Amino acid sequence: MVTAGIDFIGDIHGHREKLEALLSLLGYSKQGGAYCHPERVVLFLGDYLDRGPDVRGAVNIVRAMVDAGSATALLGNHEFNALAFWIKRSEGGYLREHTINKILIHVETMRSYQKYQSEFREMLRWLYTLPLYVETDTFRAQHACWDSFYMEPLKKLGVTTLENEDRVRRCCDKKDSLYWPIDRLLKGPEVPLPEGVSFYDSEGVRRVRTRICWWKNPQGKTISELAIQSGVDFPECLYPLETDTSNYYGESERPVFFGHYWLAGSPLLFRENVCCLDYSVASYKGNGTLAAYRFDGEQRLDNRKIVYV
Ligand SMILES: [Mn+2]
Repeated sequence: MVTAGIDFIGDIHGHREKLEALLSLLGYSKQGGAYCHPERVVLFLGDYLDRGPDVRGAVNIVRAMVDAGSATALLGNHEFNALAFWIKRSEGGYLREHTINKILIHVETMRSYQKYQSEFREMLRWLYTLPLYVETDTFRAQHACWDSFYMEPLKKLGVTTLENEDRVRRCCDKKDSLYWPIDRLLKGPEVPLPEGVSFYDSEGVRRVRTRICWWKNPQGKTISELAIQSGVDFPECLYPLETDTSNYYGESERPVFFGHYWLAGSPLLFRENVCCLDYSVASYKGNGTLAAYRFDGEQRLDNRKIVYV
């Protein structure tokens, strides 16, 4: 893959219309069923499934581009969850429990594939082939978090995809060496909130932990300063130092691109080397956007290269 001329695109979540609008805006056009650009390729940052009105349509655009060589599609936590949702445990039940909350998250995907059930099973098999991350001399990209401590074992073991059912089982077992590296890569670090503090996320699920910024030095910072949960204001409280976040992403590292964080407002860089492109296209408030960064190899990113619809 070329290391310049890459358009990174954030979480799509079944919003096929926005995806097509963004691709057109970026100068991609349909050739032989797949969106292509004469000089550029797309790197999708994961989360194609769930929430939006046309999951199957969005997935098929992404797949066609991957097949045509005009895109790379990373695996997101929603793709991981979809696999775990359908894999049975040997002792009964499924790897991802079929609780009301988890069924509701997956329901738009099932609705979209209701009349295409063999295609759905085939799509699930495709998810095993999606890369978990891309690292080149000029950038890194993954769905949620780059943590070099957890990337080391993955690289050593040559784990680049979920590969098969057995590997997903391992990733769901907290005692397995793959559990934390994959959890960190696809979901990022979270810390417990102090006793008595909780919030409801956009899907109505009560949370007692918060996602935190992994590109900030946590030393001496409070949870309020490190938390990254759109629309939630935490009371000032001390940072729980027993949590492992010492491996934050430094300012001199190569640019890193990711999605996952369900941000609000106009897309902006977090830092010259930190670019999150998930601007909540599937927000129930209807004000989310689908965002892209037009990367040409520069080591200091520029807000003017962000495009969104
Ligand atoms: Mn997402």
